[in-house]
Amino acid sequence: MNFYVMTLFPEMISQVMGDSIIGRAAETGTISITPVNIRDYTQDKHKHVDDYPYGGGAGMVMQAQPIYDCYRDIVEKTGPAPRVIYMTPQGRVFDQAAAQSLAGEENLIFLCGHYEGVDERILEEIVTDNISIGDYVLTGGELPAMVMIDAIARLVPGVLNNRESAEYDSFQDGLLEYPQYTRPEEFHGRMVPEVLLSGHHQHIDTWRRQQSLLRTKERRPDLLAAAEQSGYLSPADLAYLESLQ
Ligand code: 4FD
Repeated sequence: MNFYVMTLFPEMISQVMGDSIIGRAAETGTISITPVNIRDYTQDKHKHVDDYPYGGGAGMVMQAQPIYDCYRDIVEKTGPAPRVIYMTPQGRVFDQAAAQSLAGEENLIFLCGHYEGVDERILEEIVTDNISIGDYVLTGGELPAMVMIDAIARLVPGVLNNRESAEYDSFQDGLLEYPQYTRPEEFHGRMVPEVLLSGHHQHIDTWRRQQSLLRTKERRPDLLAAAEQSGYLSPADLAYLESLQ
């Protein structure tokens, strides 16, 4: 799977993605992450890529031409019409289901906005998905792009090894993960739950499932309601939740 990131700060992308598990997958060729510098496509003699907003007001607006030429150059490599994601507080909020849907694509293009935003006409012409990583404002779209690439890439077969497997993590079944413990058996007077030391795998599985349900009920009741609606919960799950009161 290939990720192209249209940005004014390409070194920010390569430096952050370079290390990490995702960077390792890029080295082995399972995925590729290609930052593309929008400024390389300016036709302005001073290499400007932004200008004052029509109608006045504070800040600068990124111009359509360099972004469009950058986009065309990427599409020449990918073939027809990959999805183009624009990270914006105005988008629908990114979640695990969105990550799963995007992980099925061969190529994805991310457009990172800055300043007061991007000329609306380029958004109309090339953007297929407006996505937000949460209800807050950042200085640029680069961090949201990298958050999304990390969440998507780890779902691509071969990116994670067995020990890192995404198969069983939080959200795969709409519930939060159960608590984990490692050595020692006692830390500051706190014991590892006895069932985990029992070697009784049936009991361990049941305890973990109940911990997931309890945690989701306490911390993210919205997710528990959604899991109930989607039929992710077994009769045993529902009986356990009922037993809580
Ligand atoms: N919540 C997000 C995305 C981008 C961003 C920007 C218009 C601001 C937060 C376009 C306004 C891009 C998010 C850059 N802040 N800042 O996903």
